[in-house]
Amino acid sequence: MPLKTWIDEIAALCCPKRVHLCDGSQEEFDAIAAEMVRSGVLVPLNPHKRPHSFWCHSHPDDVARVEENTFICSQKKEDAGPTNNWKDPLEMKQILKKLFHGCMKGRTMYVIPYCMGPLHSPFSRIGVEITDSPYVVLNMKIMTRMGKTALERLDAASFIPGVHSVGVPLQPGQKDVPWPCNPMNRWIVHFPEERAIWSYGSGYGGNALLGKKCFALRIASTLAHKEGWLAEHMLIVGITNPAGEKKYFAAAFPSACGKTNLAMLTPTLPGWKIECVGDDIAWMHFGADGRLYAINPEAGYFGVAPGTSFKTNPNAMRTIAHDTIFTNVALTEDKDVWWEGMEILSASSPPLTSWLGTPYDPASGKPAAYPNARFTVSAKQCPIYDKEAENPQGVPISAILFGGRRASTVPLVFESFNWNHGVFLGASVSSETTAASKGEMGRLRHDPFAMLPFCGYNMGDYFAHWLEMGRKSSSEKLPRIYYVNWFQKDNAGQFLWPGFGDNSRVLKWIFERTDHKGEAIDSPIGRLPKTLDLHGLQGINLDRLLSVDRNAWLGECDELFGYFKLFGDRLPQGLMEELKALRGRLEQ
Ligand code: SAT
Ligand code: MN
Repeated sequence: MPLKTWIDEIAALCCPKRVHLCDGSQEEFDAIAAEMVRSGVLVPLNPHKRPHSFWCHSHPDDVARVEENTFICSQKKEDAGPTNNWKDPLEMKQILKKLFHGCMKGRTMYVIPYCMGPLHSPFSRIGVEITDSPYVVLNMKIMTRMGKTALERLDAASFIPGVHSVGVPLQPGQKDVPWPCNPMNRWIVHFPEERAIWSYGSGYGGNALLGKKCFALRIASTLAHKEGWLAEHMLIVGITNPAGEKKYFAAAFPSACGKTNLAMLTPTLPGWKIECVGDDIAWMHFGADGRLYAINPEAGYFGVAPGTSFKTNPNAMRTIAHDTIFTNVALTEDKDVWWEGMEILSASSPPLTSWLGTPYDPASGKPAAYPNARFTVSAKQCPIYDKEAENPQGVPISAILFGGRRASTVPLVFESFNWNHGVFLGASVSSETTAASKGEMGRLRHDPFAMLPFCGYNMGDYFAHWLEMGRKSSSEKLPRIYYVNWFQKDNAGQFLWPGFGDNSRVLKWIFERTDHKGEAIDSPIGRLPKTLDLHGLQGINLDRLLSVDRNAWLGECDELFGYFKLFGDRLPQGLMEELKALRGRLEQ
């Protein structure tokens, strides 16, 4: 449908006060931000401390993705699969029609054309988001290539339409609230066959910035399945060894499990260098040479703030030194930001405003920043932004890492025997839940490929697609696949591995393995490092970090047999064979 017709149709449905077609200019950003400052939604930060930056806080119930309200409305229920919520598309459209009818009354309807991926990449795709949230406009400007340039590339036949409303129409004379949302009535809906997105009731992150999870993962994964490529929840890093040789790795971890930290890592190993291509999403296609190439569809980082510090991630701290939007962190007296893990507060520290916008009481036992508080910042501000990040062809991937948060059982690192075994490793990922999604924290759940909340079709078909991708190239050209776990704990609950910059020691072994160097020992679960470079690091129990507890792994197998049953006849035989082979090796 032509863009203009679609805009008119949505305006007629939602009845906004006015329509604003975004051009993506800095002037537009500044004007919208100034208006939000006037209305008290944004607080400008101290220009001497953090120039051109803003603080805001959300409604206390609108702080994370809402998975139970997220739907894949394919024609057939089986095509959404057992891991997605599903409703019949016609039924869902009736619900949406009622919800969206007049939902933008009294508000401006913004039309945001945006490009996912470098502007001139053949792999980039255009979306248009309609929203009644100025917060969304500012964030989309940072997170995507937004405005005129994207509009120029827009082809009426193929843009991905997304409609978003906070779900709070204003009656004449009614005063707005700082963070309008509708927590009792939230719907994040995808129509994969129509390639359309509808989102209602939330203004937060992945629920509202439709280019990110809704388009670049849920809709893009369905396109990738049809067209023979991969849309994945993965960071992309460049890694250079002391001899100046460079490789690229992609890594999938669930939300809030350290993707941004790994993507911007400062190696503790001398002579090694990391550069960042992306911290959340990778679109990967085979090149003519048979290698897998990745682009980052995003243009910014929507990263977790708590825990980020000059110790854990100095590059992130430098990235967010200016021109950043902070959501749900604490505010200091001199109008800068603060969060748990940034630096120690002393008894004499000046008082803070908590993420709720109220004076913070340290004795409350509650955090000053919400655990899923975020920064939104342009990727270009990252001091180690890789110069190849804008390469329209993408970067060649030598290794793929899967991982999650596991206090036990899963060793620090191991290598798959081959592509199919690697796909099995991706499918077998379980991780403890985090604050990135509404609901209980710290509960172990299956999160295959870190895609549980983001796969737009039947996860069984997704596993089969991954196996199929391995048949498109030869084993020496395919990336090698690894499983990592930075999060093992000892009996006292202390982490066994320091993580962060010291993860470079694991990356070094992977780098060398992809060069057919680096020694490994076969184990029933995969190939373990014979040793790691622990130079300069004391008190590491490497034997324990790399140990394989056969009984725990047999339990893991039982658990996986049960999980795989969920997928019925959509589970590819190849995965069941891998699971049986694992059990066989463990029982030997
Ligand atoms: O989906 S968000 O963009 O809000 C963050 C995440 O869960 O990765
Ligand atoms: Mn993510």
